[in-house]
Amino acid sequence: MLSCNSQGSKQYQSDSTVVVNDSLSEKERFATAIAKPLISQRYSADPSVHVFEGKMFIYPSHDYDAGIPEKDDGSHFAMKDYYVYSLDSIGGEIKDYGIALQLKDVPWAEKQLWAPDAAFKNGKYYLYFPAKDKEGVFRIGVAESNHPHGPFKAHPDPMRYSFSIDPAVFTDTDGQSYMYFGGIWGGQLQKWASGSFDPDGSASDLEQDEQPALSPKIAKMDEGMTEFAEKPKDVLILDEHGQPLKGGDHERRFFEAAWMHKYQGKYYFSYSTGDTHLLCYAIGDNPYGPFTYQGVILKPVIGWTTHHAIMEFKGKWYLFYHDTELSEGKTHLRNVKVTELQYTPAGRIIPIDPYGQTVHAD
Ligand code: FUB
Repeated sequence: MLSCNSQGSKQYQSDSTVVVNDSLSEKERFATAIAKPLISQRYSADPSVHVFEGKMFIYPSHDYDAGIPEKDDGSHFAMKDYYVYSLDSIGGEIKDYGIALQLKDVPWAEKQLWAPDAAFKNGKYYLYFPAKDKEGVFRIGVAESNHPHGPFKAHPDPMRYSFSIDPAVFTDTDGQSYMYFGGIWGGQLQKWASGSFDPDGSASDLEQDEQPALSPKIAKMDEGMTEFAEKPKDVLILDEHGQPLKGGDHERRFFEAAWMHKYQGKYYFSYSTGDTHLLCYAIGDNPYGPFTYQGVILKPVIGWTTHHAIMEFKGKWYLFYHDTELSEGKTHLRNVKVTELQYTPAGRIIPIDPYGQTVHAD
């Protein structure tokens, strides 16, 4: 994650080209936002959403201002707890369950509780979360509860073989669960290129332009849902010629924020492109992929990061995402939003413009 504030002067060239209208201020762009913040009592970001007990449960990061100056490694995202929320219906009232887990109750973790996810199996709810350990290395932890809203009790150690950030747990229709994870730059994925952590490894993927891009990871979950059943494997994202996307392809390569959903029998792997601020997706025939790049889901939001969850509720599909409307554009103080997601009859996702002021070029 790198700081790079205003997107107003940038043009994003991709298959769904976005030309940001430079003449509008951030305030004017927020005024045309297609959705309002869902949670206004505190900042919230990185939504993961699942239907449990007939409701949509939202598991976001809890942003706050720790007074840490903005840095390329994302240390200003210094979150120290998680709150859980639910919605009975889209447009309904948000229910706030209070604190679900705090950093001080996670024995192995030192700082930066980043994007979490949750799962349900065998009568228990599991919260998965990344944090930096005492050596400054991102790992993924797990915490358990009898309720979807917690409170969650953290395991004393991070998950074996876990590293980097942004866990997303997908349970397939046959009941098998998988975790997708990883994030480059501040998320440290590039420091694991050799298979073990290299503290002196590159701070980004910028030396990778002509090579295959760094891959997000997948691991099957064991029956108990608290460990991997296998060592993590690469998730390959291919271009239209069947070749792996290259590191220099910043408009399409994986950066962070993995999510998986299944639509009409196909596996949709979606993610953020980070420094080009797009949410996009790739389709495959099984949870491991390979996945072939398809296009953009969400054009850039105001704020540096972009992160999401896609889920079905009562026959409609929704995209949960975040921007920075509540803080009037502060990168590290974000708020969750939701909008409907639509597909063409061929199963392509129709790209969404979060403000309705961008111009779609041919
Ligand atoms: O919230 C901290 C980090 O920012 C998340 O882990 C990333 O996905 C990005 O949204």
